[in-house]
Amino acid sequence: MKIGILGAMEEEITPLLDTLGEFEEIKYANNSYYLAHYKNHELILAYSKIGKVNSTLSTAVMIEKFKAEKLLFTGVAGAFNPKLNIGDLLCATSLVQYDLDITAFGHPLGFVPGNEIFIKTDEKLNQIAQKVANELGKKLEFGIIATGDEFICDESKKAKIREIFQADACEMEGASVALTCATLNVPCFILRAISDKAGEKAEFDFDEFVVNSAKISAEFVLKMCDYL
Ligand code: 4EH
Repeated sequence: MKIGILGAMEEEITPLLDTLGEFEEIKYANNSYYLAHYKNHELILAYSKIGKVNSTLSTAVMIEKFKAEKLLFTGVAGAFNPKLNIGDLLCATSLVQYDLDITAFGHPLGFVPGNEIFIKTDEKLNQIAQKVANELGKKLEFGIIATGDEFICDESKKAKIREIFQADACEMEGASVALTCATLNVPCFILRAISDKAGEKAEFDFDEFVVNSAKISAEFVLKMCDYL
């Protein structure tokens, strides 16, 4: 099967390229896409660069140009839910663009006509993730991710987004990846390991833990491929 594995930052994808060892680099649309073999699968790997626009573009390229049949996102996130600690894995069951705002016209935050507020990921992939977690003896949480084009490091912003959407974590790419996949009918899986808690001084925790948390998530998505 052709499986797309996408991250946003280099740190989120290099652990996989290091593990795979051999790959072909294809430059396209001002980015690099890496083709590799894993078990019986053809993998397409890339880091999109940060934010919703970049992640939308890379997702569309993986599907339309490289014919990815499933899309697995791996990366890190800021925790909103106090039960999530640094290094913990969170699988998004649904995601929302918290910064999509036409509330001036009476619409709820995160809503635009023609779309739903919450974008669901693929249930079968999420079930496989639970199975992988059981077999590895790892804890895997499921929940809501809020996506927007801002690094959240502010207690009041964090509280507001959590309150409105009951979000468990925040990041900057997931909802746009999930929306692109849903629109193009490709099953989508979004996994994040916690790198910080999105509050005061979160940027320091992020810098300290991004590499390790990114590896935890990357290892898990590669293991998922064993079950696809
Ligand atoms: O891709 C961006 C990265 C931060 S910006 C979103 N990623 C990490 C997830 C994330 C996140 N997003 C919003 C982890 N913690 C988050 C948070 N808020 N608190 C970045 C980081 N380092 C260098 C350049 N840009």
